[in-house]
Amino acid sequence: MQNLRTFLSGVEKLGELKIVRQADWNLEIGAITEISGSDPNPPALLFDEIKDYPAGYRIFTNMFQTQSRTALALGLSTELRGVPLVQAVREMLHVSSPLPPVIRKDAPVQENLFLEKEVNVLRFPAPWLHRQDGGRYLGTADAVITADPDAGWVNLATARVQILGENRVSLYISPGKQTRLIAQKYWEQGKSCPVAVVCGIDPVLFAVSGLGLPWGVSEYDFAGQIQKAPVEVIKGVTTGLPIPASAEIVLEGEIPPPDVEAEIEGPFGEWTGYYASGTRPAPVIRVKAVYHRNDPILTVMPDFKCYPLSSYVHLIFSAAQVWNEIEQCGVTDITGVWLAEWGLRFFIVIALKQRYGGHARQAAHITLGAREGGYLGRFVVLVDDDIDPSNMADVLWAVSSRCDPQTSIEIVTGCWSSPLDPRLPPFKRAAGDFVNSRAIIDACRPFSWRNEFPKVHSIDPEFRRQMREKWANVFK
Ligand SMILES: Cc1cc2nc3c(=O)[nH]c(=O)nc-3n(C[C@H](O)[C@H](O)[C@H](O)COP(=O)(O)O)c2cc1C
Ligand SMILES: [Mn+2]
Repeated sequence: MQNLRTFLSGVEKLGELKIVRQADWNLEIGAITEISGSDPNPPALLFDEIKDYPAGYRIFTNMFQTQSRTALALGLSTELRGVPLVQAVREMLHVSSPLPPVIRKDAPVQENLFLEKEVNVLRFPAPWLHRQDGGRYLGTADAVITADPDAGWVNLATARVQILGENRVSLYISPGKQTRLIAQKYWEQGKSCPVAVVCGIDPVLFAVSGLGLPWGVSEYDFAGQIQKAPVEVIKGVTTGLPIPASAEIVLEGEIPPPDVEAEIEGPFGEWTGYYASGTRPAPVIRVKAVYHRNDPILTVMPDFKCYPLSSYVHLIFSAAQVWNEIEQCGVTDITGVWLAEWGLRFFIVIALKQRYGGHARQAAHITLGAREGGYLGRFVVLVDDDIDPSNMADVLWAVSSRCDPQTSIEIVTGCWSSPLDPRLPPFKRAAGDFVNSRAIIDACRPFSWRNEFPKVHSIDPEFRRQMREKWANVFK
């Protein structure tokens, strides 16, 4: 079974791993990651001998910046790209055979254990990522583990964790997300919510922690399904929560009700490219235990302004989920779904083979009404099946040539947004009104006269091949 270290060996075999020595946790690791990410095929980076820290206390970034590493982590062919990769992930999501975790007695993550007064989260080289950030973040590529106090199911979700002091960190959780809904159940009873944070995490658990699964469905069971083997867990030292045996670094503690204890969180450079959520009071974790493997690896995902894209795995999972949401509502003939690398969930593209009038718009309205497709978006673009939704040149060509702005653009209001939305006006932000509008851009040929739409001209693939062969000296 895969853990972070076996994944690292796999990445090395792909020729996609670079070791960086003696970088500073203060701004350098963030900057090196961002600059290297602008290259066409960025390697994964393993930082060692980090300034102020003993050798062996490492940081791993760029985990999922290429589609090949994404496929490798998910056990798929590393040759897959674009829509075929989304299709493969979609099939994984379709099969409903959740595998609950199995409990082990011990794991390497218990090699070093610190309790209560010995707790110091600064023993890890948590980076200061972007210059105007409000502090050092220990949790970026992490999983925050909580359990529903009523039904007992266990939730894993990626959320950023800022260091406040040796045994205090803060947690940013968007309204409506399951970690917040679970914590609120404890808080309503005046109790603290037990929590564990895994901040050196294996790729499959990291991938599923970014997913919005239905209420009551544990990301653990789903990870088991994906990797075709149950996740191995140990029992958390102070909370009893299940902790992945593959973890590198774990914090355990409790989140008191925010009216008892809250702290200003942020600002943090977000994936949108902005400091949109600014600073605001956020829940605090009182850390009761810290444990880690020898020579621990902290997983880090600094957010950039979508380009360089920090993660294909989240793009591809999101696209696969949107596609499944459409099909689950009975709408067929979707030929591809993608999120533009430069806008992600703000720019969803759906390709389909139109079968009847209104078919394309149905797909868009389902997307906006469903949980994954309906969160924090802005544009849903509809294209015909001759367009590759993962090729933005193709998509913009379709928008430019097949869309009549007056009749092809539809506005939907009252949609689920988030404090991360940079376009929320200040008065709405101040009122806690995290709701925005969406545009459906229908760039499909109008169904009723699709056969009269001017024909497309371009070289057919066979003639293209013949010409390339015959004129090889021209095309060298
Ligand atoms: C790298 C990364 C960082 C994220 N940071 C946060 C965050 O700080 N706060 C948050 O609420 N969601 C964050 N998310 C999004 C959540 O992980 C995502 O919405 C997830 O579906 C929530 O899980 P849940 O449905 O179990 O609540 C992040 C996602 C990724 C991939
Ligand atoms: Mn969940």
